[in-house]
Amino acid sequence: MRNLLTGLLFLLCVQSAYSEDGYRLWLRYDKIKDERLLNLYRSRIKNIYLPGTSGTIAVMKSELTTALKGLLDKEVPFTDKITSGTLVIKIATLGIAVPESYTITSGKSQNITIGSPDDAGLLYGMFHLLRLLQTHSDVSSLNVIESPKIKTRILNHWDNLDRTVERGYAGFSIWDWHRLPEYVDPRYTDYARANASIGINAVSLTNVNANALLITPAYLEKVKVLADLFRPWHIKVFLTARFSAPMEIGGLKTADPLDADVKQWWKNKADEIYKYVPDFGGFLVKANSEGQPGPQNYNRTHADGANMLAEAVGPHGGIVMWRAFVYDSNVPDDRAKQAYSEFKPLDGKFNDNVIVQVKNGPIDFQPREPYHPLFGTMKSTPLMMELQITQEYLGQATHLVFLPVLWKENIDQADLKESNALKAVAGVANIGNDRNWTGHLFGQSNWYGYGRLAWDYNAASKQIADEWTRMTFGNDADLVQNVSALMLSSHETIVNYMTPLGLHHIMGANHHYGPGPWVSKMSRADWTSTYYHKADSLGIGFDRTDKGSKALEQYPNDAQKLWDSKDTCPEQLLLWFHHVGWNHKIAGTTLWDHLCNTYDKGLTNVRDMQTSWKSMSSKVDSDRFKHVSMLLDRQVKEAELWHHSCILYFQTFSKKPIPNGINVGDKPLEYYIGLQYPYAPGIRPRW
Ligand code: BDP
Repeated sequence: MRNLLTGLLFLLCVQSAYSEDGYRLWLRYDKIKDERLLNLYRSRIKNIYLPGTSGTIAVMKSELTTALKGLLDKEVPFTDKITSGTLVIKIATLGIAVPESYTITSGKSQNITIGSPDDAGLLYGMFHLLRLLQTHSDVSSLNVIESPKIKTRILNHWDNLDRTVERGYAGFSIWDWHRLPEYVDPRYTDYARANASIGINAVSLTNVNANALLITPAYLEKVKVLADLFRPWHIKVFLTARFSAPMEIGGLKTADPLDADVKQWWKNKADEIYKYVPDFGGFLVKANSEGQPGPQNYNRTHADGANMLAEAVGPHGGIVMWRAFVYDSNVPDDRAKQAYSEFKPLDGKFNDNVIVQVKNGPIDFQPREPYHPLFGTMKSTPLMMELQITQEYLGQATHLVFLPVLWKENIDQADLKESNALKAVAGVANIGNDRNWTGHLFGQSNWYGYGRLAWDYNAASKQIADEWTRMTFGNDADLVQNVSALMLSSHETIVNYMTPLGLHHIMGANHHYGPGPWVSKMSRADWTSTYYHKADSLGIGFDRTDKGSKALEQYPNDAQKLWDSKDTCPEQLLLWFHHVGWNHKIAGTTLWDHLCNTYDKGLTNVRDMQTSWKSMSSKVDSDRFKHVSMLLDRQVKEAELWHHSCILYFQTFSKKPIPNGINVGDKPLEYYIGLQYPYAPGIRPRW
């Protein structure tokens, strides 16, 4: 008896230890507690009419069964007869002929009807309806019409074949390459479900710093298993191509894109890949960037390289995503200008099935950057924006920051909506094999938010934050309001305590974790912090006007006009574009005081985030509550590090007193300079 009781107790403990570990993401499907709503939904979804036999219909059936069993706490049967209260999901001709679009309607007839011209739209319509139930929405008079604004919505994993993840902070890669193709981790299906639920329809599996082995038969067999598994969820696989692959795995003497043998090699390779994966999406390429091989090794252009690969995949309907993340420390020009200088002259020279992939800002995924000047200038070249979901420069998996706010800022600035500029969109994944997928539970909101924005970049950050909170933590009004408010303010807060007023790239060397404004000696000047903040006895900031690096010239006239003068440039970008004197008048005080005050505001606000979360203790299960609490405690400590060390460091240039009321602790600057993180995760192994 005693043993039995101990056993039961043990089981209970085990269960509670694993019960709320975040694995279920936003697809939790817990029973709806509100009786009125529950009855309403049950009366509207008595059974399901879902004809068809495709793989997508099959996975939809399984998703609906699980979801409705959970949410409605009842088995909802499939039927081949539509009656009152049937959920009808069927192919239909809609007013809009856009692939993947769908409508959801309901009214007096007691039926909810999801219609789409294709299975993909039905899948997305289904997830939309499930979201409405999860967020306790009224479903009695629905008139939803949805179509994606961007055709290809891809996740870029930076995962290596040895399972390390470049800039990954959530454990190792979810791709268990060694045990594939036989061992198929059930997690792959949950990954696909999560992506499909937010409209992500493509993934590139591996690091842009590519390994040629990926496209050898041994790995293509493994890739095939993943592609087969993802297909019903309407997700295409892309692969990263190492430009020197013809030499490394093909035995050729060159990888020159104009060489006939090289061209033929890639054609054969593409044909081979399509045998494994008939709907292979195409290649993603990082070339002549940070030491990666590329066409310039042979005095050819990026267009020559991209077009050669485009010709190989073109006959199969594939595309090439060619990255514009290029800069060279041997080029004396401002790093912020280099991608534009190199790619702008190539406008119009790329084949139709090439999309140039451009980061959202001109440097590198900073907490705040102006938009990348290539958007709006490459009028004859399809472009796609690359966003970083993994928080390389934003506190990694330790800090809570809701990134859609950042992404929308650049999307809106660039006014991409009417241009050629958004043929596709890429998000660098923050996913790893941690039980909760993203390391920090709130990292899930960035994966979610990326998908939702990729589908509709007009969606408001608040709507996305509300939805995610409801689906992740529940529908309590107070909770939704508080958590969503905390998320929406988190970006400005992190900018303020890390890189206020347009400062950038002042993180620790290599790992990019924690403050490092003093970093001044590295193998390349354009990796140091002093290159970017340019603090001296006169002031601080990077002059990019015509008196400085002239980077501003790369922007359209109206942006130039706004940003060119210290008086009209919004303070958020002031030190990005200007070297500003310490005594410059701003916000009713001097630049020095305002810089200190802004750091201080960031610190105050992160403490507010901590307090706000603590006030939610009774509304969130203890496991997840504690997880976030502990990380917020750490975030506050690190915000203090940023605040104290940056103020002390910049004071060595301004030589001015720290404004009254600002506490920078009792440690000298040397203490902060001495802090090291030799084993910070996600570091690039080959620097
Ligand atoms: C930088 C990362 C580096 C990546 C590179 C890229 O530090 O690890 O390889 O971007 O985007 O942000 O290629």
